[in-house]
Amino acid sequence: MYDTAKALEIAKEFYAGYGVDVDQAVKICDETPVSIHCWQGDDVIGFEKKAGALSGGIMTTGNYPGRARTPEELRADMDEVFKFVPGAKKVNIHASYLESDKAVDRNEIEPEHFKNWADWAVERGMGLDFNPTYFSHPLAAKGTLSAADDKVREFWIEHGIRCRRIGDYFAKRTGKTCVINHWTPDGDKEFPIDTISPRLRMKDSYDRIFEATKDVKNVMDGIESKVFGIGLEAYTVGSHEFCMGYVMSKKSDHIILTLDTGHFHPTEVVSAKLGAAYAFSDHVLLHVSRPIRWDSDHVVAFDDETRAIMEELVRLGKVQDTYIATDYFDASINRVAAWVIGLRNTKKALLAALLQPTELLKKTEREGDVTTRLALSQEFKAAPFSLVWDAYCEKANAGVGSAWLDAVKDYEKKVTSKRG
Ligand code: RNT
Ligand code: ZN
Repeated sequence: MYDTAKALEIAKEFYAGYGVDVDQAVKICDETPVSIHCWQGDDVIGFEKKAGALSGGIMTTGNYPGRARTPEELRADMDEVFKFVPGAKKVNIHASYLESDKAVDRNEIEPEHFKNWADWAVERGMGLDFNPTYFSHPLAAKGTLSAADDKVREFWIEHGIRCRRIGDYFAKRTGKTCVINHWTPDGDKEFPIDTISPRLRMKDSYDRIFEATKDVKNVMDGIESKVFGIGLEAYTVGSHEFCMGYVMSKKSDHIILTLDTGHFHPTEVVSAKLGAAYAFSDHVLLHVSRPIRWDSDHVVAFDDETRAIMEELVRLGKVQDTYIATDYFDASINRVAAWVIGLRNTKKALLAALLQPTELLKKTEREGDVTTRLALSQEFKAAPFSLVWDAYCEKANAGVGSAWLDAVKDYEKKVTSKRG
């Protein structure tokens, strides 16, 4: 360990030279909540009594020991993660993480099945976000909200309706907005002849879910697109154009676009989409992940794209309007560590972006000084943001540098390695 306070002073001197207010950057970073996905801890399995295998074109790989097998274990693991993630946090759970003694199907879920989650979040002063689980279910094999079979489609519409009511319950219990993400795996392995009917059915399904729950308050609804899923390579009903079109045509104050960093063609990046989405919408739900060759859901890295996304949010003035949520699952390494690494990278990328001389960069651009724009943005790639990050973590008691790793390894020795 080194003297983080002394280092912070030096960093402040550096940033002052460019007119960057370090305290203000740290404050915004601290107050910006990141919604922590629960599904990293148990490989997206959930707690349904009749749990089906993970399906819908997503896949967890790896078999590192110590997976959380019960809600209690999952919550204990998340409590361990929270220690090393500085600043405001929310918890993001899926409908498949319900708790009940008997089997409850997706079209039967009630707020009471999520009471333990709500109690736990309230105790910690945290908000809760939610996701309908339109996958890993026998009735999801031939589409969900776009299914041609009316009975199947009704089943999933009912699921969506119930999820919005649970969102309403979470908002009431926590006093914080509940952000719901709707992602459907619907698609085809081969090229369909009729590409529009499934989309018209999906549009109708969303319309009916929202119409039936008009009274729900303090819930935001992200509609998440995807380029393709495994086994569904040729056609995706909820493509980017479909989701973008749906969201923008609704002109609603709660239906927003979700942009998952892993859901686009390999040369497309979410950082380039934010400005376009914000030209038409007041909010965006961001799923931070890391794709390698496909939507592989690797642990979020402190990489160029994650940094570019955060820089874009700062430059657009949209940090507060963007719901930032992590979404990845890696079962090949210590799962608690996977959580901590990805969450710290997400927050660190945000802080690094807030520490850029944004006003100065904008000014040089306005004045047409593109040389300075390039020179400055390159210089700032190696600016001493890590000194500010360390001092922030120290102050938040979230562990400086890799100090958290010893604690997580200790937790592994004492807790997760003892799981069968
Ligand atoms: C899948 C989507 C979706 C899921 C979670 C579990 O490709 O990204 O958001 O990862 O809902
Ligand atoms: Zn996602």
